[in-house]
Amino acid sequence: MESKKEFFLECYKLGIIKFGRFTLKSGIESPFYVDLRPLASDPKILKHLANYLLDMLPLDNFDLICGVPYAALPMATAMSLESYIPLIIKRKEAKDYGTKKMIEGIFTQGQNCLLVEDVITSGKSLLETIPEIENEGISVSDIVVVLDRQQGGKELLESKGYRVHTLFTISEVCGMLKEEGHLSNDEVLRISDFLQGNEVKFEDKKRLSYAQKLDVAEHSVARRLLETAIAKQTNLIASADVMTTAELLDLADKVGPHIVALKTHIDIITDFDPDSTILPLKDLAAKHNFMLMEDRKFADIGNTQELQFSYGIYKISNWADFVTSQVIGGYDSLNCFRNVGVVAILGMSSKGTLTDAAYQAEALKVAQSHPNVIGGVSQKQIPEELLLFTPGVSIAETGDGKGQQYNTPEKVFADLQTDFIIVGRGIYKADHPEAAALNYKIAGWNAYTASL
Ligand code: S5P
Repeated sequence: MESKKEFFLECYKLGIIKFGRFTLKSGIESPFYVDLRPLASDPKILKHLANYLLDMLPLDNFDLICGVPYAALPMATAMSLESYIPLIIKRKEAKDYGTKKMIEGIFTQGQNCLLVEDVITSGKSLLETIPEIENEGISVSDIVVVLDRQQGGKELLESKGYRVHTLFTISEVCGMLKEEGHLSNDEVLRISDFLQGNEVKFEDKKRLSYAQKLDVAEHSVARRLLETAIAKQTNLIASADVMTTAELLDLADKVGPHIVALKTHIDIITDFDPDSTILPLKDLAAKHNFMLMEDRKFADIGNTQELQFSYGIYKISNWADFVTSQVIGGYDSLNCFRNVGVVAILGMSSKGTLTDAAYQAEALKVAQSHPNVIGGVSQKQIPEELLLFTPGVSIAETGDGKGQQYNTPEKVFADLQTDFIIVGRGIYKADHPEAAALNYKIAGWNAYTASL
């Protein structure tokens, strides 16, 4: 067999340890994250692993082998195959029908069982597992562990009289990775700090300023938005969810000086007319230097979207600077939005939205790869090369009784590093929309500068 170090580096290639900033189940921030499950997907590695583990052990002591579910199950199986020591299986929960057994397989009372675990941290989960085996009349004297995170688990179990054999410790692993140039000195220091129980200080990565985003932005609409934000010192998009042309134009004129864009739902205007609605709206956009964002949330196949975008009575392509679109129709469905920017709907602000984590991850891939997309609507942070638009913003931070969920401007800049806040009723329903827009403009700009 290769050396232990060579073996570890083979394992490492499978992505079993990641370094960075991770929040553990306990809420503690850790500079590394371990998941050994990928090892079972490489038969050669799994077989070698079984032999490395067996080599450390007084095999004559054991009548049985048992893995702690789930990660250690394949490891224990492989060890059983290599050593001919019989395997038993511990259930995660007792069956709620039939025998209610916790342990499956053939065993007799008084046999001694080797327990196999992938990672040991505090040792508490092993301490809960062992009695479930001992209750069946099987004794446990030894535990073999692939990786010791060195956070007191080994010592805890040893203090209860168990022998703990560990193949790798996290310090040993860091040493090997440093030698191979996979870890910097700083990272090694941070990890050793963490292992000594010190709270780890992560350097807070600063968000990019609008000027920095402008340096790298390629899409002309993204550039104009950023330039306007800088020039007018505002990141506010007012959502004009009003129902008549007169209200729309009145609102646009009042809030225009304070906004970077006006967001419309043009299909809720009851007296829409291209000449009397759109032409004066475009004049106001020019007068106050704001952009027009049509929140159509397209959600169809490319051909239908193309028709909805350019035809019908609204002819959105004639006047909107950018539009929102679901990405549910897939990458190609966004091809029709040439000459405008697309803001992809990645996650929605309403309670019970179906945009779950898996959907958002896939939607994000489409948004990141499509050249027409300038950003996304999301209630989560998104990669900084996309502009983030956050609706559901209110200084009052209460719901609307219809499922809308609100956050304050401070919160969305601090937590999500958003770029633009979208405010609807907080402005157009206010007694003085102009004053309300100015308030949101100031709150949004202060929250942005505070987040830099
Ligand atoms: O997830 C979303 C996406 C959007 S674009 N949640 C939202 O609320 N919106 C829109 O933002 C919504 O259609 C409305 O036009 C605006 C929020 O309005 P408010 O009155 O709740 O501030």
